[in-house]
Amino acid sequence: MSKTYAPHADMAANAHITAADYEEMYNASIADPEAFWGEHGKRIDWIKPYSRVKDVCFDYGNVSIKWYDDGTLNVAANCIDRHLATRGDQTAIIWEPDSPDDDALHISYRDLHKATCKMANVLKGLGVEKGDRVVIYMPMIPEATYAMLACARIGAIHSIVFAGFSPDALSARVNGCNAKVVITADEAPRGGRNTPLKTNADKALAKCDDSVQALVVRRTGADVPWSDRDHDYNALAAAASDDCPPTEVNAEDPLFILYTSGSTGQPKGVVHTTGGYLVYAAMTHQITFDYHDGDIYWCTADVGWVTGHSYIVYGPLANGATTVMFEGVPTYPDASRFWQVCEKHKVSQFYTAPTAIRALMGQGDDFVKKADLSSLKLLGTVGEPINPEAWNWYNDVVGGGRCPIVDTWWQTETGGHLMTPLPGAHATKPGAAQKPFFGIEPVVLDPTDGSVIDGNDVEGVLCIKDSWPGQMRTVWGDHERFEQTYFSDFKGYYFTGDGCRRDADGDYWITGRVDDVINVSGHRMGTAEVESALVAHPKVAEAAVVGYPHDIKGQGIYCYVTLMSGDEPSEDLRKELRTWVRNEIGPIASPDLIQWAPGLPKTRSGKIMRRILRKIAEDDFGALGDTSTLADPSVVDELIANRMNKG
Ligand code: 6R9
Repeated sequence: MSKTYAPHADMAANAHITAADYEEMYNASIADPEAFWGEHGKRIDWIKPYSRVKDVCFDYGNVSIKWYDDGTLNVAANCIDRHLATRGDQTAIIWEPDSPDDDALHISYRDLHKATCKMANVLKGLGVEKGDRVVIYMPMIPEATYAMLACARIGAIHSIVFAGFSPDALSARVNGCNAKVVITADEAPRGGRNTPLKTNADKALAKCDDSVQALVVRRTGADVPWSDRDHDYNALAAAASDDCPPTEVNAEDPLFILYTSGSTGQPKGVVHTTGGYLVYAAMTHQITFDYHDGDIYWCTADVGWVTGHSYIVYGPLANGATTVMFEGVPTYPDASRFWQVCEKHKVSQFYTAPTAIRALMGQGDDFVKKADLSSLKLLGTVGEPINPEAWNWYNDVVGGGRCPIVDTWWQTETGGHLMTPLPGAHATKPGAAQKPFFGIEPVVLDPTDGSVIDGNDVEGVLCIKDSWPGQMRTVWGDHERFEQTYFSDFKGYYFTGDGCRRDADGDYWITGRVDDVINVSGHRMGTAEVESALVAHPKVAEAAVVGYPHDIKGQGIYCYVTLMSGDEPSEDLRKELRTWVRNEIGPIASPDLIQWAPGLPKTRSGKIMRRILRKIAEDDFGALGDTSTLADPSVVDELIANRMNKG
């Protein structure tokens, strides 16, 4: 039995959801989803109310997911305009810059309205219309949020590309969705260093159609190269009207595309639509974090990831919350930065990733203890399984034993939290995502035959039985791939790609990906993406990439590389390959370890046996399993003998 932490009495007394509420509402949500979601759809404002709630088919070959599909609305009006009468002067966004020496900004809902309207009018001026795609490649500055909301306001579809991605990754995404405009900035300050975003965008746009325009926000004012396709945002915004009526869109019109890694080389464009997504983001934000008026809520993610979409921007703003947006990193100028920001802005709910918690834990308690964290009421984690040691440190040192921890399991595809303990309802268990959110019916399946595993104290692959409003609808431009990826292996269910355990109490523990997706510092990466970057190098004949346990990052990137005959391994080449992959994909894909492999373990049909490579990388030689089907079993001994030291 693992230790549990009961809900704190004062939290439970005021919580939106108590233990009794949870049972009753969860049962109702499963028994009659139409009635449940019909009611909760009213959390947001509709221009034309829906009469239909749910229209879903999970049958492979005919997958179709629609929610509230005869309703119309506008997301920006929900996140801004509807709050103006009651909270126009309330701070919507607290922006904390990279350097603590620079001033924070407090942006009220009224300011947010003006800025978003201006950005929307600038986009219109560039010819952006409803349904057009706009790529956002931006630092964590308020203009990134204005850009998202401006797209939503005019019915354009945004696709954010994390500013740490390389020019090649950016051009692939711009071309993948045929974007009309790329919004970027001169430079992105982070951790005291400036990334030349505009220069990266130029390199990317050189590989895109000449008609793609760039809208450039001045962040640092640095001199940047300029061409005919470039437009100066600050000049255009100064001249633009701050009034732009919201465009009416259908609940099932796309709100955004977000590219994410899968088990094949090409990232997929996850499509989220308007009505259901907003209902789900708003509801989970309010309930999971037990958000109340007056709370200051901070999610440390980047808007380049889904967590930033749902839990920095759309969920909090739909709820009229005050949301903190942070440009910097946890360790600059030193490892107390997060805690100083919590103290400075009196943060009540703090939401971050296990990788950050582990890194800060390694710096010692003093960095935490010198800040006054008495404003904190709740802590959250997301992105990967959290090990109990990090959970306990977060609980004891950061939360002072007073703050419940919500370990939220979800995915880019799910739009919002699918499993998490609720702070006023559940006794938490370190490391468990624990309870399904309302309307979510998890099923544990046997990976070998797809049969349902009933009962408790069981383990298998995790699927979801029926749809929820925040679910992705398709892969941009490739519905077949959507069905193939999520609905073909286990018929009739949404397949999550994760493994899980249901413990003796019926609580869920996520055990990690069961496909070739690894999770490095909470960032999702397909091993195939790193492999294709490596084999694109002229000296690399073959490459196989696996994850291995890494103390801080959760998983590190371990690469087995076979060189072209005639090319010799060297330390210089190792460095060169590392830089090569960073340039191809971005710094987050930097290989941690590169092992020269004269041969890779393959079956007679030529399939690389990653299972074996994974075990070698994990240092688990005793558990290699059956190697008899290998074409040449001796390569395994050679790989073991030359395994990289993790240091
Ligand atoms: C939101 C987000 C999704 C994958 C997911 C799982 C892992 C996320 C987790 C977790 C254990 C948690 N994951 N949250 N594993 N406990 N609380 O991270 O989306 O980038 O698409 O990653 O991350 O493996 O399948 P995304």
